[in-house]
Amino acid sequence: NIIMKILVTGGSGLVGNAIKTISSKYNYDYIFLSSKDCDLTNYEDTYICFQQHNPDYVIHLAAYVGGLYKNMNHKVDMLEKNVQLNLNVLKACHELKVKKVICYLSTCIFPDKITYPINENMLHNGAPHNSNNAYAYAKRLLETHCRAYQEQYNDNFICIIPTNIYGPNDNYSLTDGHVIPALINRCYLNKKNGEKFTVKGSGRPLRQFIYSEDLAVLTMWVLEKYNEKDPIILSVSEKDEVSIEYVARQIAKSYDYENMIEFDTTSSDGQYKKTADNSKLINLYNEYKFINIDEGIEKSVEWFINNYESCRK
Ligand code: NAP
Ligand code: GFB
Repeated sequence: NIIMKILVTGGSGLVGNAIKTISSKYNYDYIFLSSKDCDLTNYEDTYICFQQHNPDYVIHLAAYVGGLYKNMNHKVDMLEKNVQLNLNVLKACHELKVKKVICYLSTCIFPDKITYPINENMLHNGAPHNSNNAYAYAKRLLETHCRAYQEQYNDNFICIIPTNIYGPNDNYSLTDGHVIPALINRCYLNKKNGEKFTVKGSGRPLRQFIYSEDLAVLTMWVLEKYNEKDPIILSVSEKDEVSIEYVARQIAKSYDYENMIEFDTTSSDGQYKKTADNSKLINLYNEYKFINIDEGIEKSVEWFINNYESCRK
């Protein structure tokens, strides 16, 4: 019997590596692309690369990604690079008749002024939070673009909406990284230099964090079992929502450095919360057990320390 081929864009990133880690459990041929294989902001390169591999399925992870502060300071790149690479990938997938394409949105692109918990139908019901509106509109355009291909050509291009993701192989940059990887790197350095462990903002904002390998398993479930056209939120439950302070303290505990924590309230908190409703997922895939945040942070800190020299920071 034929083995189907999955092409993963953004295969060298946080989620791409998580899919690589679980890939042996699923019987497919995989191609994991990084920007060295082809620059997806260039259509010709993208078409040639996709034509050469001729995949049955595409898991489209590639994006110009960053935490709150990268989003606030690099809005032009966030908009231009993401619009360019998303447009190129969908166009190439259509031209090459890819059977199913999974695209990634984010719970941070939902409207800022909204009722909670947020569900999949609220995506376009208002402006996103200003801190990352450039990225948010690029991602909302991706969702609109997928639906256009569904309506005009009946293409099976769908979107999933992950909440904040963390885990091994993240981008640990102190300035551009998301909160968990940035604080894992920061606490390591602060402890090494005997400095206070400085957490940006008040620590009050609330987030739902999903471990990258949980998202990888759910991505394969969406590929094989989710056959609807509408987006689906992939997140831990509302009850698993934690404060930034909680996460910072857990990270400090992993380094046995909790007594040195301090909060720099001159830095922006960003969105206070973006509580997502995962009931659509739970109704369809109800026995899924997510990795607990404390365990996930432990594993992420351990991976960072063991891969300090080679990791992205
Ligand atoms: P990541 O770790 O930053 O990895 C980004 C990937 O995209 C890398 O493999 C990178 O390749 C590739 N890439 C970037 N620009 C490219 C270009 N011009 N051409 C080709 N490849 C390019 O991202 P992630 O955290 O895994 O995120 C995966 C997806 O989930 C993204 O669509 C993101 O928007 C979404 N998401 C992420 C989060 C989160 O908290 N991380 C939350 C919600 C949604 P190189 O390694 O060569 O740079
Ligand atoms: O992961 P993060 O940057 O993204 O989290 P968002 C920001 C929250 O963590 C804010 C606090 O409340 C920050 O005050 N924080 C504390 C820190 N210390 C740090 C630090 O050293 N670095 C960072 N980054 N935060 C993002 C969106 O929003 O959500 C992106 O801007 C992306 O587009 C991501 O989609 C999933 O959750 O605030």
